[in-house]
Amino acid sequence: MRVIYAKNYAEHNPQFEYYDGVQTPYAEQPTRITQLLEGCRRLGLTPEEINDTASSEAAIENLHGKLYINYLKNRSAAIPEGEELIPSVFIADTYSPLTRHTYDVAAGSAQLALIGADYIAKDGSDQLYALCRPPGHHAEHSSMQGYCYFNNAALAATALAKRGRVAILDIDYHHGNGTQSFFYDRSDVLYVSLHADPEYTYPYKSGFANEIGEGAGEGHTRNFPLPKDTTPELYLRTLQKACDTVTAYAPDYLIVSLGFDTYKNDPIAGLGLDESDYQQVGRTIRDSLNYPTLLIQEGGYNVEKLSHLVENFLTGIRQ
Ligand code: OKP
Ligand code: ZN
Repeated sequence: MRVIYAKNYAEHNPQFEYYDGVQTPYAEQPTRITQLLEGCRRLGLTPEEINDTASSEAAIENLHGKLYINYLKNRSAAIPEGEELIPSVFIADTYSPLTRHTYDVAAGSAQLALIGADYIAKDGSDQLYALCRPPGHHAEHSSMQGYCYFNNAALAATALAKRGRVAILDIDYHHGNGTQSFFYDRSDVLYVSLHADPEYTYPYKSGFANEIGEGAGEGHTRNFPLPKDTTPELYLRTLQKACDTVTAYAPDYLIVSLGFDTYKNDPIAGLGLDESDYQQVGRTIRDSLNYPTLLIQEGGYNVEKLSHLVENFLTGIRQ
């Protein structure tokens, strides 16, 4: 398995987010990647550093709105070093602050997803893990939200869809409203998500079981909302169902939107999974879905545990 990360990942470093006006520490911290890298290295993997924030621009322009991209780029660059702001426009909540380097770091994160898509499309390549930060699955066509600016998984899926059928399996704790929105009316990209029920958690507006796609995309979106009291048994049984949905679609490529915020002691989320359960999560995916696979990092905020969570997951999914 190839592992890649961006040289500039730590340069987007907001301090705060706002929950109904109350300031709280920003959960999506650079140390998340530091810890994930450590977990990979403990497994004997050698993460490759990528220093490229410009090559993703054309693909980003092809997916996101021009006015949104320009705003993000110009507004970021105008912020003094060390300061941050919650923009008033092109934003859907108060969880996506801008800093001077936000655009560059988000573009670098997107580039990892694109390198990953390119790699798994090649004959004989197996799995690539893109240590994306910031995450992407909440970002929509013209809005940032939920720590996300550009939709990394959707960028990779768009690239891969030119060469074959693509399935996205999203196992972050939160529903990937952005990713779903890009492919809702398309049949060439399947979006399957397993997440905490939006009835009681973020992003509230989407991820319900009755959202199955529309027009040509009908039947090509599947949502598996889970209750608050989810046990590892229920989680793994539902994951198997989600995997069976992917198998029935018979994709050429698999993208996994990978979140570790399902860990029971995640500071902002948590869905009952213990450290050791991640090996079974990985194993279930590997045993059911033997396709060229791109792992894209989304959430997961327990920085003390992340290195162990990733180690267990990769042990399970590795070929
Ligand atoms: C991003 B990803 C907590 C409110 C929720 C935003 C969550 C964004 C999650 N008080 N904060 O899907 O992990
Ligand atoms: Zn999440």
